Amino acid sequence: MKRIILVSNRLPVTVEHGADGFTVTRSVGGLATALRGAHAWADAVWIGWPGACGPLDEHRRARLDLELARLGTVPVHLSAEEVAGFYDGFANGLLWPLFHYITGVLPLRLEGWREYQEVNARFADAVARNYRPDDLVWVHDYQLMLVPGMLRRRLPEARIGFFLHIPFPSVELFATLPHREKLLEGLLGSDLVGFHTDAYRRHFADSVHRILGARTDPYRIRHAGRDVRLGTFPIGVDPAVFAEGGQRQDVAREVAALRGDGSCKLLVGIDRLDYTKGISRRLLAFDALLANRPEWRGRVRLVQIAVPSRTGVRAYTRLRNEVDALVGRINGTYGTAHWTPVHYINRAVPQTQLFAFYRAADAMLVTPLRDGMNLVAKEFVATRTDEDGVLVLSEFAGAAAELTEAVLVNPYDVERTAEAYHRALTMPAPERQARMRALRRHVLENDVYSWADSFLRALAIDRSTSVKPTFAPWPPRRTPAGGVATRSRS
Ligand code: GDG
Repeated sequence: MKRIILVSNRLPVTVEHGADGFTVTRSVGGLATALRGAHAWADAVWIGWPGACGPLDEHRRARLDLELARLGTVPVHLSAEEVAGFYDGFANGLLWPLFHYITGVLPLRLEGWREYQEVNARFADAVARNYRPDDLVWVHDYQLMLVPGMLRRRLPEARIGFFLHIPFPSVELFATLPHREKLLEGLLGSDLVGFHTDAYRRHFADSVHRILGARTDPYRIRHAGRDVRLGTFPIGVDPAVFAEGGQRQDVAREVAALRGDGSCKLLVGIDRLDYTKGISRRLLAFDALLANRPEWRGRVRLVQIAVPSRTGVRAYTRLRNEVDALVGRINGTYGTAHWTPVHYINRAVPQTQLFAFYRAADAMLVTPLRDGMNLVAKEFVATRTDEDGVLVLSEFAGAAAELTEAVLVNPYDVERTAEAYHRALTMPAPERQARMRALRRHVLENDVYSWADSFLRALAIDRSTSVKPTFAPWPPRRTPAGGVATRSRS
């Protein structure tokens, strides 16, 4: 079996400092969970940034690196200046909003390109140092788009794959980037480039064609005398973790406490506090529901968990203030001594509570303005072994290309989103169950292990083999009334 070198900005570890040194633990969630299977595969190694480790003398640095090696990881240590330029500046200040079509927060002065190139070069160095002939190299996400090209120059024979976890935007938007050629050429150092949806894959091929003038077809690009294959690989979750978690005794007690006597319905939102997640408009739609349908006052509440994120980027501070103000306004307008409409939790909650929220929700609100995939939607479905609960899902989440039995909404259309909440809250049990059963079938059949497996198999196979499409094209079919058409399965 081939050895795998995983490469991502963050290592799946948490380094904590104490008085007498540090402890290194594996972290859970997100990419860490997604790649756990691949990391356990053969003798994989994972290269990435272990997070800010503070000033370490040579001796302590060596001890830390040894601890990390024990977990099968290789650190790329970044200075505070590198993090500010590469991560906060270029990756999260420019690429993140642009790739999510949030042009309002784009900076006037583009910063961090030099650091982005330097840090990508350091990652490429670390891979080259650890590379052995016949390894599969799998690079992840928008922070490291130059790495495949840099590696290709040093290791012409290496088998290199790249997966983009966020959307690839339409060429009209991508073409505005001053660094567009360099970024595309970086990605084209890969043998295989993977995306969550067919639409992102098409957007990438269009951009390569229009910007570099390369010959492209839907699954292949001819560039610099090489073939680069493209594929659609929608990421999934580990359904067993959520099924078991949702059925635990302590979780059941928490669910009972959340639901109370059942007279007040429960809407739930769980997100990083990020402007792409649509939290402000989700709150406005809840406001509209209470304004337009007063019968819901005192009979429904929204629990919104918003995990602080990227606090070093200005747009995130502004968002925090906006959400604080909206929550305050809704609670001030409608709240009574006995009922608080919005329960807002601005911190991460333990996984037990996450399971309980998924399990207790009458409707789960996943309404991002744009999202590569959105794992929360799939985790919710995986947790609902009771085959109940409604998923309200944005058309602009990658997950909408697969989860067409959700109640699909345009999150920019606040009034109709409010109506979708009403529809979810009043949906008859047989319809709820039929939709949830169909959603569960899909989420259970397309889990995170099949995602990693299919990407690695496609990367390992012969370079001339094409990668088959996996799912129906976007947009999902809709009924004229704005409802959802159930996807027919052959
Ligand atoms: C990127 C793309 C794509 C959230 N709150 C808590 C908590 N979480 C966990 C969830 C979920 C994860 O965080 C969030 O994953 P998402 O997929 O929703 O979003 P991003 O972080 O933006 O991820 C995204 C993904 O990459 C994978 O390709 O789907 O589109 O943007 O797992 O459960 N976990 C705990 N407490 C919380 O309060 N324990």
